[in-house]
Amino acid sequence: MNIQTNIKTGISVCPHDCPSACALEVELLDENTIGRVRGAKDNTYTKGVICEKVARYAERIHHPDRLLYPMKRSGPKGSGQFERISWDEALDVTAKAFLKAEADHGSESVWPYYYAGTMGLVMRDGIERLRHAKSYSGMYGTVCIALSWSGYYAGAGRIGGVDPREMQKSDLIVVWGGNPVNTQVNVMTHISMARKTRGAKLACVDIYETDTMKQADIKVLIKPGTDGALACGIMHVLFRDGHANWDYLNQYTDHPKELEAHLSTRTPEWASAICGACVADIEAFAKLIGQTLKTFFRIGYGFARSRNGAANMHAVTSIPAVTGAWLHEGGGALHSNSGSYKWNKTLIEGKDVAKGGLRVMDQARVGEALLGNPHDLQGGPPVKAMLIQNTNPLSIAPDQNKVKQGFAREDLFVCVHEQFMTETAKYADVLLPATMFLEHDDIYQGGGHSHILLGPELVKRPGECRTNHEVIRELAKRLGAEHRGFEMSPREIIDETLKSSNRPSLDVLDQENWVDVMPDFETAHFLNGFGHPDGKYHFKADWKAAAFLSPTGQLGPYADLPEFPDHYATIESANDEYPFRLATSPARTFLNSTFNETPSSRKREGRPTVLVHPDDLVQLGLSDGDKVRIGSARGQVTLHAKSHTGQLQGTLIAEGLWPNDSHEDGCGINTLTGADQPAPAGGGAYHDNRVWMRKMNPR
Ligand SMILES: Nc1nc2c(c(=O)[nH]1)N[C@H]1C(S)=C(S)[C@@H](COP(=O)(O)OP(=O)(O)OC[C@H]3O[C@@H](n4cnc5c(=O)[nH]c(N)nc54)[C@H](O)[C@@H]3O)O[C@H]1N2
Ligand SMILES: Nc1nc2c(c(=O)[nH]1)N[C@H]1C(S)=C(S)[C@@H](COP(=O)(O)OP(=O)(O)OC[C@H]3O[C@@H](n4cnc5c(=O)[nH]c(N)nc54)[C@H](O)[C@@H]3O)O[C@H]1N2
Ligand code: SF4
Ligand SMILES: [Mo]
Repeated sequence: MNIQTNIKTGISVCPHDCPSACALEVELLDENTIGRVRGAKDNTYTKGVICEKVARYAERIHHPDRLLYPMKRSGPKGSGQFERISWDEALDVTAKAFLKAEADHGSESVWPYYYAGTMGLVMRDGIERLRHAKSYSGMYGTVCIALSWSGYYAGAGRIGGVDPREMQKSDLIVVWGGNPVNTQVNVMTHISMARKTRGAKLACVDIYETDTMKQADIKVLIKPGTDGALACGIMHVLFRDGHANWDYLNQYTDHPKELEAHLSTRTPEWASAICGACVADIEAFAKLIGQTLKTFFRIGYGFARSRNGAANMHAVTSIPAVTGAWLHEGGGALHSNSGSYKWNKTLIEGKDVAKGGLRVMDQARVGEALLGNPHDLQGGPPVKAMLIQNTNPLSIAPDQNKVKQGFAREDLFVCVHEQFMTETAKYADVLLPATMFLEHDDIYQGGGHSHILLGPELVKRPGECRTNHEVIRELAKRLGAEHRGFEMSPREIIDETLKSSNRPSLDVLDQENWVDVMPDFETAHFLNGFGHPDGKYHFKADWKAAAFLSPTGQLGPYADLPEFPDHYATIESANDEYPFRLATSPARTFLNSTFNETPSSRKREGRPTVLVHPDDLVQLGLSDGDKVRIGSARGQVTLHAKSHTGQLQGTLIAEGLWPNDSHEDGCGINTLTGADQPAPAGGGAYHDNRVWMRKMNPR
């Protein structure tokens, strides 16, 4: 007998913050326990492939360190000392603190703070309903998307692009500033198919030799924050050598002649001096792009995490508009499809009870906001109470020393709803245990593809864990917040949201598990017009319009943003004091700070490491494996140096978000990164740090 056939399987979707949103098959060993997790084979994007960290999800969901009971703090803030309490007490204490803050300082002194630890629409965004019903302060979610989306929007006018499955029809796939082998493995599945079936070439542009670049036919290594220069050098060649598609340019773009004139001085030599790639490589890469009609640009987030990231994104996105690659099946670009879903979030977010004019604060500047920086408080009251769901700011937010200082405030009340004792959980006054995705119902969308997927409850929750929705509705009761959404079940909310968004109802998802809502070819390729009112691709960026995400309008030094694609020099350039440029790229088996608690991920990633060019090691008198201290203007972090040839001299790479306490002094990698708001709409400039590095004194 085949034992396998006896194992029940449930269909689900990966809830984590990853563009792949993989359709999953989950082995259900009994009503409480899962076995292996596999990719769903009949989903045309997932195609049976998922990453190793989620394949081993049993390790995370059944982890002995999961939070199971509500607790209140019994030691100093950040100590992680807690004692168990009942749910009623936890919710009462939290509600009381929120009501007190509101009575003493007004409703805006309460700041619900969340991000994308789960991408489920009900569980992630339901906190907005509480905010709106209570007129609490708003949060502007900048860290991930503000830089890249504003750059993409500046050109295309809409956050959408070509069906990723079309890569199978491409002759050249350019993975620009993304590392899908680590961060969205399915992209590699579709690239492999194109390589096998039609001999497609893979090009990769990155600042170090990632596992994606290792597989590439064309490898373009550049200095961090110089993609705009490389893109301009390429476009210069395209115009110079007759690869610009003038019929396309005239019909679909705004100022092609001005762009050509502007680029006349942006020669490959000019670009090379800035980005560090050699002239011959820039010429050859440009020629290949120019000669390959079906060139698919898979544009990542990573290269936009610099102070000039929006401008760089705009420059890169302009390349297929010069060649007209958008005209062809298998050609064009995809950064994210998230703008294509057009959800009606009235019910989920309680938009119908939102009062206008409330303060909205920048997620990335949580440290500054908690420390009372007037720029962040915007004339409003200090932040006195917070509810935190699905995010770990004490690890992931930039300028960590400030974040720690802010959360250490004795007069700040913090309720954290979490699955693990994260760095943020340790600073909680009240700590609530959260369910995981297989323990509740939700729906999800793919940022890197075009499916809406259902993730139903498949196993029983352990201990006293509760869902985000349950916590929100229980708090709402105690806070006097009214909205019909608080009275509804997640399934009712899902069904109504699907219907009011003109999508198939929950019945259909129950039957089919997912629906593909890919726009038609003309829309996806912008052949019936780009997203701007004039329907054209904009080489001449309107950065004010591009700051569409920012509720407070343009941010940062936006007046300096270049109108046309260019090298926008506002990065933290190296200098005598800080001679290196550090990027903090994602590790394969951590997902931001998630999974850094699972033993197999910890084992695979080894220890906190910085990749250093061997010549830099020699110059600093360091050896492979030495413990080093790295410092920026914001703080210092300890890691181990590893000799790595696959990057330009002067570039340092620290992969992953290790737990803060795996670094000496508990200073995580974001101690080095900055929270100043880049133009035009803010965002996390995580890969844009000038630093010094020296050998650790033994102590
Ligand atoms: N395993 C794993 N998967 C993840 C994540 C994770 O942390 N780990 N994070 C998830 C999240 S939240 C997101 S938003 C996505 C992001 O996924 P991606 O779009 O892949 O973006 P990043 O992973 O941030 O960065 C990708 C690459 O950009 C490179 N890079 C950094 N600076 C520059 C630059 O100036 N120029 C160029 N050309 N390249 C540069 C980095 O070295 C890195 O290799 O991945 C998701 N998936
Ligand atoms: N240095 C550096 N820092 C970075 C980045 C980088 O590349 N380098 N990347 C940035 C990016 S792109 C992003 S998106 C952010 C991500 O930052 P975060 O959104 O904070 O992501 P995670 O670190 O994955 O933390 C998510 C937390 O949510 C919890 N969680 C998951 N599901 C649920 C749930 O259903 N309910 C509740 N209550 N909790 C849940 C998890 O246990 C986890 O602790 O990090 C940013 N920080
Ligand atoms: S690749 Fe991304 S979406 Fe797919 S299982 Fe892994 S983390 Fe989840
Ligand atoms: Mo992200």
